[in-house]
Parts: sequence; C-alpha cells; structure tokens
Amino acid sequence: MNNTLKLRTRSAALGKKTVVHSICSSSSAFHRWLFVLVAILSTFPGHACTAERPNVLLLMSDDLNNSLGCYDHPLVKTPNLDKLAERGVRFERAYCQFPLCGPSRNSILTGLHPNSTGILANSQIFRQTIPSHHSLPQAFRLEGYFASRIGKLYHYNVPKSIGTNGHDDPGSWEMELNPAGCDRLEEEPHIFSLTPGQFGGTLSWYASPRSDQYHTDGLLAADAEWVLERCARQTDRPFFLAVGFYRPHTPYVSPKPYFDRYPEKEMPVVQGVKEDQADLPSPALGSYKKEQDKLTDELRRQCVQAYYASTTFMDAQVGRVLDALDRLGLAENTIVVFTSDHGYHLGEHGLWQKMSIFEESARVPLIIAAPNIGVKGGVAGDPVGLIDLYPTLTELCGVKAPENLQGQSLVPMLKDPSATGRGWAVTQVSRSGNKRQGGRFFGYSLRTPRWRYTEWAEGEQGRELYDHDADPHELTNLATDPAHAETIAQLSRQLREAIHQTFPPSGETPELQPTMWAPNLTNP
Ligand SMILES: [Ca+2]
Ligand SMILES: [Ca+2]
Repeated sequence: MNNTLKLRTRSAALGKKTVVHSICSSSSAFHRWLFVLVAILSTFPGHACTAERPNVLLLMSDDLNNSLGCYDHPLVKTPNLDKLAERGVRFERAYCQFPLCGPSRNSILTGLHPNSTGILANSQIFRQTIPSHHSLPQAFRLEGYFASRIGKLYHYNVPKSIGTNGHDDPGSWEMELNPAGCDRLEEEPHIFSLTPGQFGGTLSWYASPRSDQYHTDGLLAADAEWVLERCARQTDRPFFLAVGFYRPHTPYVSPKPYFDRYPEKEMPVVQGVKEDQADLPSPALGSYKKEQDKLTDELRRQCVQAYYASTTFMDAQVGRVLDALDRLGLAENTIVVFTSDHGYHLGEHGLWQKMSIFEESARVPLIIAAPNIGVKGGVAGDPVGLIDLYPTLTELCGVKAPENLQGQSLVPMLKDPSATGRGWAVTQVSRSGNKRQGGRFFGYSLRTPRWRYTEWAEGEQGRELYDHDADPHELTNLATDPAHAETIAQLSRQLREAIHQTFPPSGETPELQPTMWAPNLTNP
C-alpha cells in the first residue's frame, strides 16, 4: 500500500501562510503517529495562527452614553466615530449588563454576566472568583495573537489610578502601557468639583489650556500609533490591541477649544423632573447623590458642556488611532470595535452619572467594523448586549472560545443588520437593602425592541414599564396601568427566564475570595 497523507500545517515563525506536506509511507501506524504529532504541534501558541487571521482593535471609552453624531445627537460632534460607523455596523440597541465600570468590564472581558463572574462592585477582578476562566484577550493570546492593553480595560480608579495598572489582569496581555497626562499629574488643583477635592465619583470639570498631546487620552493615542507601527512590521503575527480611553469619565478635563465648540448658553437642561419622578418606585432613583442638590441651572449647563467637550476630545483621539490603521495598511485586515462600559445620565429623571437602569445609563454605543464581512453603514436594531462581544470576536477570528460563554455571536447581524438575534438584553444594578435582603437587592431591566420592563427586588420594591414606540424618554411608567396587565405578565416571565440565564449552571454566583490576589497567572 502506498498511501498519501496530506497534512496542513502553518508556521507563524516562518511567516508562511499555508504549507501542504505530502508524506508517503507504507505504514498506517506511522501515519497515525505523525498525524497526532502534527496535531499536537499545531495547538501550541505561535504555531496556530498566521497573518491570514484578522487583527482586532478594541476601542473602549469610559462612561460614554449615546450622545454621538452617528446616533443622531443634535449637538455633539464626533466626526471620527461617525466615519467608523459608515465603515461598519452600528448597533442601535446595545446595552451593558451592569452600569458600573468594574462589573461591566469584567463581564465584557469574560463573556459572562455579573451573576456568573461574581464581580458586582468596583476594585475587584474575576481572578478572585473564577480564576481559571480565559478572558477574551487571553483566548487570543493562547492562539498566538499579540495581545496588548493601553489604558483602562479592566477597572481603574479614575483619576487616581491613571498611570498604573489599576485592577488589571496581567494574564490577559503580553504588554501594557499606562500613560498619565497633565489632567492627572498637573491640573487637579484647577478642576472645579461639586465636592471640592473629589474628582472621580463626583461631577467635576476643567477647560485645560494644554493641547491634546499632553492629556492622558492623547498619550494613549500616541502609544497606540507606536504599537500599531510595530504590529505592521510583524506581518506573521496578528494582534489584539485594546485601547481604553478615560474620557468622558469625570473629571471632564479636555483642551479648551473643545469647550468652545459647545457654547454654555446653548446647553440643554432637562425640564419637568418633579412630574416625571412622581410615578417612579424609589429604587429607580437610588443612584441620586446628595451633592447634586448643589446644582444650579448654570452649573448644569457647564456640566453638559464639559461632558460634550470631553466626548469630542475622545473622538479626536479615536480618529488618530484609526488614521494610523489606514496609514499603516492595517485597516483591510483589522476588525475595529468601539464601545463604552455603560451609559450616563446628564439630568434625565433628575439623575447624573451611572448606576441606573434607565435607557440613558444602560444603553451604550456599539460599532463593529469587520472588513469584508460586515455591511458598510448598516444599522442593526435588535437588542444586543456587551456580553455578545466575546463570542462575536472569537467567531470572526476563528479563535477557540470557552464553552460557558453566555452571549450570542453578532456575526449574523454584521452580515445582515436586519437579522434578529436573542431579541432582548438584560441589565442589572444593585441597591442597598435591609438585613433580610442580605444588605442589598437587585433591579433587573429587560429591553426588547419595543419595551423596557424593570423589576426591583423581584417586584417587591417596584416595577416599571416603558413603551419606547410612544415614550422614548421613559417618562410614563405604565407598570400599574391595567390596560397593560397582559404585557407585564408576559415581560415578567421573559425577565425571569433572562435572569436565570445570567447565572452559571450551578445557579450560584461565585464568591469573592479577597485573598486570591494576585493569582499565579503564569500557570492558571
Ligand atoms: Ca465607566
Ligand atoms: Ca415618570
């Protein structure tokens, strides 16, 4: 017998795309042995990938809501994100799983809901709960990708941790860069704050006299250019580059010319707050902070101006990174994702910042430009979650994903934005509660194409129902309207099923082990 065995192997080290070996032998046992050997070798990092695989550029903003040009905002200028949206698919109804940095970012980067990561607060990381789970960038690393982080991907205390690793996961990256600009190092004494001396959790802003390149986000863009230049020369190895911008997170510090583009007098102030709040259960307003009583209409306008200025400043830095991708010839083989960790209130329902599950806080911008796959300029309308990013990126790049991921792949919606996926997105948030509730309880909100339905403590602390067809600003709570009893019953069933899916198969949220830091990440 003279069998011919053809084996496909790929050598990243040699930069060869595909090598076909013909091996002749008279021994079938030898064939099997050789096949097993090559199969083993091909699973090693560095041997499994080639330049054929697309690169990934993950751009994250912090505390950014959907006040963007490409989401039809009448005032905010975001020319670079608008251009990216023309190159890819923009998701009209994308939602975070938890409107707070740490829980949301751990969820995005593990592909698991917060009830399955066990990370339900800031300053924690999933290695303290589910240490052996492979993070999204780690899955790419394990298949030979160069994975690098610049700035904030996991939780950081902003601005205090700028310039450090924050609550990072070293196992996720091969290289980390942590620049700190004038906003962190020089300008804090000049920043206006509702609570003097506090910047990260409180409303605070400053129109800086220093130009873009001195600010942290400007330095992030410069570092991204530097990394991309080197990636462009390393043609045999694809990259997963994550750039985490800090703005428009408080303090809203950006160069003064960006402030000048938003005249203070023209900034909107939300009206009718008292009337709007009348039909709300109290946990719906649980993110309200006492210091916000100090806000006058003049301060509200300044605050909105500074947030919009920081958004446009961040957009300009995104533009620098995307220009580098074009200039270096990488755009055609690089999937670009732009999103934020959660949305943000600017006075709607009397709320500011995050930790609410109204539309403004739960909703995020999401743009995915996948060359040669996605529809250019497409708009996808079915509700999706940031939980869906992990399975989407691994499918697009042919990277093996963990089997316990809880999101759906958005690839069908990239190919056809009118396609429907899961049909809903769920967002949860915590509120402090009494002893019987273990010191806290949760609100869960289900978003379907038409409805937002919310239950606080399984309905014991209140319910909300909003009809987005008639009420896009969620002003009229229909939860006690008998005319909607059937819709409420149906959405309540759907919400409970959705909540069930946020837990691991055991049904138990993994417990935090605070002493498990830092874990052994070289051999997890
Ligand atoms: Ca955030
Ligand atoms: Ca209302």
